[in-house]
Amino acid sequence: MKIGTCLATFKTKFSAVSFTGTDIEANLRKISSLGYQGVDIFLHRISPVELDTLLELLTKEALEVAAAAAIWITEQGITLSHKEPEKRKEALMLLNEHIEVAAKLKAKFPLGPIRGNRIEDESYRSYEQRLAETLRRLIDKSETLGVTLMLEPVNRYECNTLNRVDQCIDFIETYGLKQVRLLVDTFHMNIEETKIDKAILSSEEYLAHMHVADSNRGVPGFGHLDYNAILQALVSINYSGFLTMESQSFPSVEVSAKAGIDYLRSLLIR
Ligand code: LER
Ligand code: MN
Repeated sequence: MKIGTCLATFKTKFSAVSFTGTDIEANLRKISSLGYQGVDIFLHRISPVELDTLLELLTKEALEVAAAAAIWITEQGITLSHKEPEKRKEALMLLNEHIEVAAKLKAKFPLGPIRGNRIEDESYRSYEQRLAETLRRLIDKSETLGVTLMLEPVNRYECNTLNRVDQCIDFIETYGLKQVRLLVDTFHMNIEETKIDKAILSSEEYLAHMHVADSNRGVPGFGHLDYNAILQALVSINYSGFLTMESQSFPSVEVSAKAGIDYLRSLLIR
């Protein structure tokens, strides 16, 4: 397993990204110097020139991009299941553009809150049908470019649908979206799953990426989650992908970024 952290290329409202701000070069140098092997990047609407520069910096720091999130789209209320067809069309257009960026970064593409909420009093079925219809169009593009789409179970306080691993797998299989994989996040699982390690085992067939944080969304080791059990479950399903720290930085970015990687490493070498 490889260890990553989160970097945003703009000032995002999302608090669980440790490295933010416009000095991308300094942030990547810092991340690499701490021993991280890669990043999840939370991108703004990046230009081809900016993308080339980013690719150069990533190569220079020998950092992989595990996932490239289009959070700037979500922050504008544009979602894949918006009730207005025009808004869904806009989401598709923007996401197709973003999938091209993810392809150049050799990154996977997370579908967290960007999938949108079920409208109050609307049946799950009508929400899922709308989401599945948009996803099928996104799959066409992503398959052409070899980009892995990943559904992320997110806790009920952030998304009112698809909160658990089993619900996401049911959705994928019911609507024949088997190209879609899973990104599971320990912070959300701590709120929604009965047993985190059991949920990880049940995700085996679809698991493509992991977000790791502790119960208080600090870095692993700062809360009460059983990381021995979590890592044991991942080892038992031969997971060899990234463990990306998507966590809030306290007491500081430097202290938590170092503590988190040292903690995970200490468990992984056992
Ligand atoms: C949101 O809480 C989250 O976990 C992110 O990974 C969203 O994409
Ligand atoms: Mn996450």
